[in-house]
Amino acid sequence: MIPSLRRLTLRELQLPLREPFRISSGIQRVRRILLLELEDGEGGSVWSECVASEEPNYSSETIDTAWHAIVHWAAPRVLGRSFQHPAEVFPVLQHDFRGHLMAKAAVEMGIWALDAERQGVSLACRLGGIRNSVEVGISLGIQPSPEALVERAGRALQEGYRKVKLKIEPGADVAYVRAVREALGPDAPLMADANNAYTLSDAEPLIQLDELGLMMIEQPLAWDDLRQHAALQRRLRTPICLDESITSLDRAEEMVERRSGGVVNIKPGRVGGFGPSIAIHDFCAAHGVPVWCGGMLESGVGRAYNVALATLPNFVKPGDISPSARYWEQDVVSPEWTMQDGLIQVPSSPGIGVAVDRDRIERLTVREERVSRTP
Ligand code: OSB
Ligand code: MG
Repeated sequence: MIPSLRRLTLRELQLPLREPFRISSGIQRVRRILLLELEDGEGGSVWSECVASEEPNYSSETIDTAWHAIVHWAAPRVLGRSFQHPAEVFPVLQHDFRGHLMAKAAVEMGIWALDAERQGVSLACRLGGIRNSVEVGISLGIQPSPEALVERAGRALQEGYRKVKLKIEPGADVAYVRAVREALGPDAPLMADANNAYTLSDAEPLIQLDELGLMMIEQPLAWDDLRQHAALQRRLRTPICLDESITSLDRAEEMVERRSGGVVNIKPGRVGGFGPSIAIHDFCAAHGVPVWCGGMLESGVGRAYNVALATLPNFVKPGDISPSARYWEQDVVSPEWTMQDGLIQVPSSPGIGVAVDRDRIERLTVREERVSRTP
C-alpha cells in the first residue's frame, strides 16, 4: 500500500535558457517551470515537474491551465487516497476528467517516484528499466541560416551526441538539412522535427528530405492527425515519427492500424504519465515499433523522470534528454545531469536519484500554492 498524499505544493520558477529555442510553432527564451512537491503523511516527499509550456502551441495545455487543473481537479482526487500500485493513479485521474494530461502526469509520476522511494529502489528500477545508461540526442532549434545550423550540429556531434534533431519549417528545411548532411557526412545520425508546420498539399520539401538519409521525420503534419500522416508515409521511405499526435494508447494503436508512421516519441507528460507511457511502450514493442523519449526543455527534475523511462527495453533510439548544461547556466538539481560519451548514467539511488536545491528553488520561485488534504 502506498501511503496517502497529505499535501501538494506547486511552485513556478523562471529559468532563462542559455540559447533561445525556436521551433515552427513558437520561440522560448525563458522557461516557466512548474514543480510539484508531493508529501505523504509518513515523512515521504518527492519532487515532480509539469512540462506544460507557456503558450498552447504544442498542446492545448499551458502552465497556467495545468496549475488550475492540478489545484482544482487532480490534487483533490489523490490527496488522502491510498493506492496499492502507482498504475492505479492514472485511471482515477481520467474518470470523468477529460484532457489536462500534462497536469495529470505531474501528479501521477510523482506518485510512482514516492513509491520507488518508499521501496528503496530507483525510479528506473520501479518502472522495470533494464539499462544503467541512456543514449543522448540533442534537439536544435531553427537557426538563422544553414551555416549557423551546420556549425551547431557539427559541434553537437563533436560533443558526443548520438542523434541530432534539426527543427524545420517551410523556408528553413531542405537547404538547411542538406547543408548539414553535406558537412557532416552520410553516417551522421540526423533527423528533422517540423512540429506540424506542413500540410499534405505543401509536402514537396518533405519529399525532398526523403533523399537525405534521415533517421526519421517527426510530426510533419497537424498535431492531432493520423489519417494524413498515413497518406504522407505512403510517399516516403523515411519513417515518420509521431509526437504531438500520440496522446494515448488508443492513438498509438490507431497509428499502427493506419500505418501513419513507424516510430513514436514518448513524452510522459503528453500522454498523462508513466502508466500510459508504459502501455504505449509495451504496445509498440509488441508491434515492432521503436520508441524514444522526447523532451520538453525540462529542468533537472523532469529530466530524472525521462531518464528513468528511457531505461525500458523498447527505448532503442537516443532520447531528447540532453545534459543540464545544454539548457541552463545552473540547474535546480544536484548533481546536475551530465553526458559522457553520448550517455547519461542512470542514478541507482532510491527515488528520482537527484537532490533538489531547496534554497535555490525558494529564490527562483515566483508563485507558490499548497493544496492539503481536507480532513
Ligand atoms: O517537438 O519535441 C518537440 C521542446 C518543446 C516543445 C516540443 C518539442 C521540444 C523539443 C525539445 O524538441 C527537446 C528537449 O527537451 O531537448
Ligand atoms: Mg517533436
